[in-house]
Amino acid sequence: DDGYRLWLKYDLLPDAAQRKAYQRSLRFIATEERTNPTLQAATAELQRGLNGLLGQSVPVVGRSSGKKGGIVLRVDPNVRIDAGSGATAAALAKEGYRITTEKGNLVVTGQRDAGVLYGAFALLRHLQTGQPLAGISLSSAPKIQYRFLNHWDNQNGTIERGYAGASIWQWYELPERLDPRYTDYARANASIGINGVVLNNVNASPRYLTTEYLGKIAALASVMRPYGIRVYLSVFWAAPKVLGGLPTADPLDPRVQQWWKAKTDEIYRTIPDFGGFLVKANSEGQPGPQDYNRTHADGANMLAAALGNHDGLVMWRAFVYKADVNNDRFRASYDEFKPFDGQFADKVLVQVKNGPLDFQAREPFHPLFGKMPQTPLVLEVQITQEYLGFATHLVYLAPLFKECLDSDTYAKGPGSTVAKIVDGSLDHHAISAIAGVANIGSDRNWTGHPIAQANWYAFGRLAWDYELTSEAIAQEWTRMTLTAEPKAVATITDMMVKSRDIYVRYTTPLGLHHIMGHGVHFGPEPWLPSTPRNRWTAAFYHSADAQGLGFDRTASGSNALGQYAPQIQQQWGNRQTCPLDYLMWFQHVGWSQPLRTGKTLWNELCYRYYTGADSVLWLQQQWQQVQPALDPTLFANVQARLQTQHKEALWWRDACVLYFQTFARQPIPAPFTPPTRTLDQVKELAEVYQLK
Ligand code: BDP
Repeated sequence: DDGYRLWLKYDLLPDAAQRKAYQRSLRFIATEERTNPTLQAATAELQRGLNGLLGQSVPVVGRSSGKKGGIVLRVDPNVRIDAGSGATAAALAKEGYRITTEKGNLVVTGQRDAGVLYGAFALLRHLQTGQPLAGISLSSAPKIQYRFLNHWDNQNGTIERGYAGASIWQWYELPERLDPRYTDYARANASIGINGVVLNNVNASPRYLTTEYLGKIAALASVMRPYGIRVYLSVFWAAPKVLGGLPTADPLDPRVQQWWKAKTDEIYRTIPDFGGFLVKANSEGQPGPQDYNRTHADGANMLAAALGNHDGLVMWRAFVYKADVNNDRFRASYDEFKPFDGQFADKVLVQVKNGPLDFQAREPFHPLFGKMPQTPLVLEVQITQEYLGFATHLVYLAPLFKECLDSDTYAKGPGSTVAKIVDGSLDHHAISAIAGVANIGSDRNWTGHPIAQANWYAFGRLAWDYELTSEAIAQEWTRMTLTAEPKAVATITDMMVKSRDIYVRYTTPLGLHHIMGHGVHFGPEPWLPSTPRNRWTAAFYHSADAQGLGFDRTASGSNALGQYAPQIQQQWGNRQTCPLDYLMWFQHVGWSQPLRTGKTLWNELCYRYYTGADSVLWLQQQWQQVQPALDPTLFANVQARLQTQHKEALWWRDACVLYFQTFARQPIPAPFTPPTRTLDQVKELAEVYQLK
């Protein structure tokens, strides 16, 4: 198994009795709308799936006309689909589906064709996970309206922070050649409900807006369209200068406005269902409206005006910070964006990372959630494992995504979770969106690490329904992708669910952050004293000194904590009540101070580094146990990566305990044995990995 088929494997179901039972209900597929491309996609998927799972080919007929024992696909604008009562309910219901039994047939209904397609995938999932068909009655609608993958793919084929090969977009072959992989990509996304893809990196090349490239993008859009997926572009702010020959990109300059209007009209002539723009402006060297003394709101609203009556959106990223100021970078995005709440035009959403800093292995939720009630906020999470071990560490990310979604902001009292802000329900927004930075590339198995496929899968499933549990999603994915053997499913699910905490323990326990290798973001480099961007140093973020460890973000420090609701300030601002997982994010704690665990800070830190690294051995043992239930190639692939992971976990452990020991001046506590290498030797390893 080379992993190419992802969770859409459709291998023959091993249980013959179950196959027989399914076969009785799945003898044909009836659809009256055989020319509808989306229903054609649904039909083809069902045929492919049933063929594989049941080992029989299933014919397609026009009408069921009295026949029983088949599947009926039906678009019915009046079918009742419960999508809550919020301002987006009607839009969400349009993507929902119902699966019921009527007159001896399984009927898959949606108000729109996309709903039927999602229903078809849900039915296949039902079979893949071995659930009974008798009396089936399923109804589901997404909780969030726009569910995006953000590709950080560059036009030359590289991917920013991609660890699974090159970009899957073959720009030089487009528009003439459509790689069949595009269709498989669209199938995979549709199967988990993703309905929008931003094709290119937020550090955008202006080239995508050329007429030549729009033709290529239109070709990709034509592959995505039947699967309910719209394409979007990241735009380079200074495009009117670079492409349009204008002397300025000032959003208030009429020539600039006219250029964007004309360009947007051209885009919609070429791609009638184009989704809109994602913008990274005045961030990490990218140009933006501030270059002309204009604001983020000026810029975003100008693009919204250019969209005019076209059905499109502007996603304006809040990921900004000034490298040259001496402020705590944690604060930057909130300080810059909060004042603009209420000033953004209707079609504008502000896209906010899950945490205030930058996709660390564990971050508190971003303080903008709950503090911009008049602006729909897109939650941006990272599926690609930039700070989570690239493609050599097994880290299942659903617990990370959920931790953010489930966080209580207290914006309107207890229960004001990030999820309720993102889905628009708390502040009654008519629009809602979530984005995941994609982890896929041209590797045959799409994601490099075979288990990283589960992160793509989990993102989509949670974007559809954030109430699903991490366990349920892991179980479902494992059954569809790896094995149906119950004990193996349980073992793998357990490994997955614990994996993120394990990773945090041996890299950044107790709320440590930003101590990874500079630039590449790989391996440990806590000793990094300074870089050209002076507030990017590990030493700044961990603030280790002879007294203790951790960044004081309470009122006595940077007071970033003041950006949160009073309830949170109270809890996290107090050393006794601050969750240990966030401790070093907010408190500078003495090395010998006892923590709630009963251990001193130094001992607890060592305990976490050592047990974290040891847990990778546990992962290896668990994986060994499931070998008989797995495909040998796939087994060996993960087994080898777990070996690398252990090596790298020890690297992290030794680097961090040896380095922090130079401040704490205390021995490695029993029963742990001190590292056999010196700090200098570990630092050399960093050189080998070209961390400098
Ligand atoms: C950081 C990445 C950088 C991205 C940036 C972003 O290191 O490559 O361009 O985020 O989100 O995490 O814009």
